[in-house]
Amino acid sequence: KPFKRILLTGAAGGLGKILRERIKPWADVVRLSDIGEMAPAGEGEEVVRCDLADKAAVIKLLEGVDVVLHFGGISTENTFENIMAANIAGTYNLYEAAHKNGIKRIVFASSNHTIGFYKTTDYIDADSPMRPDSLYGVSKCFGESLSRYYYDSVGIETVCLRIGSSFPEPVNPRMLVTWFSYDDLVESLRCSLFAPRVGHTILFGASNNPASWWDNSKAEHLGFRPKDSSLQFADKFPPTGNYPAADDRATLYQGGGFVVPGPQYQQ
Ligand code: NAI
Ligand code: 15L
Repeated sequence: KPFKRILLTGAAGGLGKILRERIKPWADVVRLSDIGEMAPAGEGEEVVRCDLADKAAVIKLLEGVDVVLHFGGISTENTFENIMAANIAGTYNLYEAAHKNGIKRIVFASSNHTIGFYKTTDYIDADSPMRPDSLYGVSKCFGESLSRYYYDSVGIETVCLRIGSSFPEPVNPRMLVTWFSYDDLVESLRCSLFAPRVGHTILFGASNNPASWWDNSKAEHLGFRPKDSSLQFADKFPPTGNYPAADDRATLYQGGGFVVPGPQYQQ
């Protein structure tokens, strides 16, 4: 197999559970880690409970690892304190550990919420300035900047995958644009891990949907071509003239409900 050992953080999460099965062909051993409970290790697996905020534990977690898929952390809006521990300190600990352990490539599960304050009428690319829509989005911007710093200073390569909405299928009209099928997610990871050189690349993670807000031309060297499309679900959300709707901020901005402060955070 191409790698001796891949580390997947966030292995107990929604995407982690899917990836656990799908990344097996790429490594002799898949090391699965999360703060939460995971199913026991099967053949070719190692299961390590670890809080990303615990620096010493994270340094140990990355021992003997070739490449990292960093999916662990808080995945929606939360208090600054919680986000600081899991996403800001956690991602810093991961990169320090990668450096100490000589790891050369990481895929960072970033998010469309790094750019959620662009309008749903905007079309942007990897060079468009970040416009986070939440403290969660700010923490993903931190991860992107941190990974840029570790590339420029010590040469650790990172693909920052700005995932749109990776779920079994779209559950609202916005997701007809942001949907990222599990198959396309896996293919984007395969391209990110096996492209000869990735340097520091920002890749928008969306399927080949009928409408798009994101231009991936600056990531062409990865060779990623999404195959699925939200078109197959278009019937579920027929056009009503309410998307975008002038009186609904969640439809005016790419980040959807994340731009609406308050307890009603939604996808
Ligand atoms: P999830 O919330 O289901 O999984 C995240 C996992 O990280 C959880 O199992 C959680 O226990 C773990 N975690 C949280 N704090 C931790 C800590 N301090 N130490 C160790 N582990 C910790 O989220 P999901 O949907 O699986 O997303 C995975 C990653 O992809 C996240 O980083 C998320 O921000 C990112 N992402 C996901 C999108 C999606 O559509 N599913 C969209 C954009 C980004
Ligand atoms: C994200 O960053 C979240 O992790 C995920 O739960 C969804 O809310 C997704 O963005 C989205 O924008 O649909």
